[in-house]
Amino acid sequence: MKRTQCALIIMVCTMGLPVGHKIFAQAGTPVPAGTSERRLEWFQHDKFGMFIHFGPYSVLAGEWQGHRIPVGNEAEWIMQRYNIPVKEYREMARQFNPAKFNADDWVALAKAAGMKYLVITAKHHDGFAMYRTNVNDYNIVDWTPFKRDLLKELAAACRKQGIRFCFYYSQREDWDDPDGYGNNWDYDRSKKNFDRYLEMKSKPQVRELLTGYGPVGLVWFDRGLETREQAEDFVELVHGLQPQCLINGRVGSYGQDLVGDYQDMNDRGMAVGGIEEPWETPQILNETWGYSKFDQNWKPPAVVIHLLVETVSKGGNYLLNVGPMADGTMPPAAVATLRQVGAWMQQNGESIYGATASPLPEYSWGRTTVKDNKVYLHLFSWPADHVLRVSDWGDNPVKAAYLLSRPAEKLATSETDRTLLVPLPAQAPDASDTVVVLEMAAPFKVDLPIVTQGSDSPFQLDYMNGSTAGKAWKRFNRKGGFFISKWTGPADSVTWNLLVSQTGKYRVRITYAARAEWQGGKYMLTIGPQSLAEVVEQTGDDFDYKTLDLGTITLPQAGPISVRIQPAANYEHDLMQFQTLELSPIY
Ligand code: JFZ
Repeated sequence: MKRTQCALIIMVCTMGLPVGHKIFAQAGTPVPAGTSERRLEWFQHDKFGMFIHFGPYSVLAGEWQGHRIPVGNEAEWIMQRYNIPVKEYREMARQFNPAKFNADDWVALAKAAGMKYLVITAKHHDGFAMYRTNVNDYNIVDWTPFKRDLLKELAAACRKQGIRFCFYYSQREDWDDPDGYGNNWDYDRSKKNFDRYLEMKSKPQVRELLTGYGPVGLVWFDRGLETREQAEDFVELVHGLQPQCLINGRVGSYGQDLVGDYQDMNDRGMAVGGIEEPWETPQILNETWGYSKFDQNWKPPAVVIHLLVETVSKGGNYLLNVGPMADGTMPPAAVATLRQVGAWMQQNGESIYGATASPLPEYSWGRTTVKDNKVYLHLFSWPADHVLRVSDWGDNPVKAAYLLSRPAEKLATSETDRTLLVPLPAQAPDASDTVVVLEMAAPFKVDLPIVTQGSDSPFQLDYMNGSTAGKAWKRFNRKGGFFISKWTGPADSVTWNLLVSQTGKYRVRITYAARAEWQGGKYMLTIGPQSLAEVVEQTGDDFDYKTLDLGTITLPQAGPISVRIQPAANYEHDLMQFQTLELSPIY
């Protein structure tokens, strides 16, 4: 499709844009109450939480009538995996009696690990409530000899010890309820009334949890819902009862754009490159969320520390799961690891809490986090010659350098060929992760990555090699993968810095998704001194990506040019869900 090129608008890309975590609001400007940004403030500071999967499946501990859940599979799915009839599972649940449960001990362990929030399964897929619900008697108080409201005790212990109380709720999947999703071995799927399930169990229980257990930091929904409207009903329900309560991304279906306050990675997932939307990765200490007596694949403390640091270095939160045993105590191996992680956090928490995504690349020796005017270098491995090399350092003068554990002993840094050199002691003080602090003389800035091309290959421009500005965000979605959106006006943009080797004609193709209501949105595509005025075409629903041919342009000379995409006007909606822009040489 040939497009006439519009009047040339010269756009100059400012090199060395400060790149890093999106700042919701400049320091000092109050963030309005009742907004995601305000709700997210504690979440984006605290970074590290404890996930707890506990229920009748903990009694089975990965085994049912001689059948064993293979290690690497989820023990809390045992009812579904072996199609255990509701009647038999309920009978088993009668014996659930965590007599050694002590809420203060669980919360103290989370605290000792350096965790700041705690998410407990209030109702998992098996439909059993870990609190005193009025919806039915299938709950830990009315159904078992335990007779105590475990969530009530846990919420009180959290408040007492300064840990934020949160709960997990499986709002769609329910293998006990005839109208819940997922049990097609006891119930005829064609006869299910899912709306009834939502109105008679799911929403009433969420309401009970948000009115009977004090302030809730976040509700961790799971496995989405069928429609955006259903998800928005839950958001309205939660924020109507507790406006400051966060909602995770799994309230909505995975194929829809985010409805909650922050995005979840896939389980155990890790962002590739930095994501600018608030996000969290739920991870496990071994291979299962619910306890399994067969799964002893416990992660060593160093692995947990590295995952935590990597997550924070990319702007995310790390929600780490423990599956208590049926008696209410934590597996000793999990306790040992968490206590060692806590010892590291005691010494190095400054480099985690309140830190933001680092604009520096991933290094072979470790990762980096950033907070205020400090850059924290996390050394997972120690250089043999005791000299740390930080490449791609750019023009960033260092005011002071020292080990976080030895602030009085200053390190004399130097720079050569855009690489910062930091002399180190002969031995690593902490074999897992020794943190070097760099106090910067000015706000840290990093040049845009240079996108180069092979002799005859196209430029592939995406979220990894571009830099956003304004409200444009690098985001993730289970269906859509990594993409850019949240842009609604000319101040929101994505820019790439190209080094052209191949002069001549190029075919321009853009890949994006756009809902019907976004059709007609105008945007500017600026390539060097040339600017194309383009119009968004609908492609279907969220993340129904299409590649559109925008015609051809000529790059008359070799050398650096910048490319930018930005809305051409202000809109009440997103411009598009952008995936890639390709400039292909035409011969
Ligand atoms: C869900 C649950 O089914 C599981 O039992 C556990 O509670 C976990 C935290 O969440 O499992 C998932 C959900 C999403 C993904 C994988 C497992 N995912 O996005 O890859």
